Amino acid sequence: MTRLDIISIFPEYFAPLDVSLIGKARERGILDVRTHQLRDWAHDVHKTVDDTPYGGGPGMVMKPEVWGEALDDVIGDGAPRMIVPTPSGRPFTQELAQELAAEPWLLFACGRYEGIDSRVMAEYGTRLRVDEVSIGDYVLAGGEVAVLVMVEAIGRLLPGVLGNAHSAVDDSFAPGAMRNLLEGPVYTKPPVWRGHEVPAVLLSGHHGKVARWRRDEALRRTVANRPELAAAIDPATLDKHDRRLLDELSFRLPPEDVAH
Ligand code: JFH
Repeated sequence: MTRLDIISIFPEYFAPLDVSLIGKARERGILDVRTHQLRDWAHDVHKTVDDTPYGGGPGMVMKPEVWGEALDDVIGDGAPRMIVPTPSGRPFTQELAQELAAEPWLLFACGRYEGIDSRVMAEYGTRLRVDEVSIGDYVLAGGEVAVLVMVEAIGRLLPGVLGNAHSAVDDSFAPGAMRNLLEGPVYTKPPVWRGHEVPAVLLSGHHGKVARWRRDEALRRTVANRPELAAAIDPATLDKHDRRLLDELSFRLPPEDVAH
């Protein structure tokens, strides 16, 4: 069973982990999620967790002593992998989600204000694997929502969390998961809805044509929405049909490597 500890001044943020995929995984004994109120480790009557930043500047910084006591108690004699959300961290990717899903114990430290005194990461980095992680290039008000995002992405990768019908290994077989391609559009019944028809090829039963059409749509979307991903496609992985489509989209492929 994977254990997840989450320390925050807003443990109520994690109520969604009681429902849906993660809630079911917990009921089924696949996941053990423990949330902790950081203020329980504060020393004063006001339960202070923040102070003014050294060197000046706006906002407040979370005090190291409170974090140290909380982390020592939660960690005990163990050695979880520690994840600290921050806008300046390494990117959270599907690859990192897969790596973290293989760990038996994860500890998430949620900062607020302008973040946590950096000596906390330095101290626990001498004892644990500590990663400062960013879920994207925008600034949240704290680490809680980033942890919800990461727990959902990691949780769906745990064995037994998804049913076999849509298992997470399917991710790597879908047309989009050829890593530099986005997913194309998806459809279900009815075949016509408010005058919008499902593309006829999907009703044709012709598996080869369906696969080709899905790849075309994946290429179109990638060029339109993520040109930097399209530019990273290895030209050697593209067939004649792909090249013709990209040409129609006026997409310039990087030059092929030429041996000499
Ligand atoms: C978090 C916050 C830092 C400082 C210029 C840009 C940022 C506000 C804890 C993660 C992602 C987060 C995130 C994670 C944890 C915390 C708010 C931090 C600054 C200087 C301002 C506090 C934000 N991917 N986005 N946001 N904050 N500024």
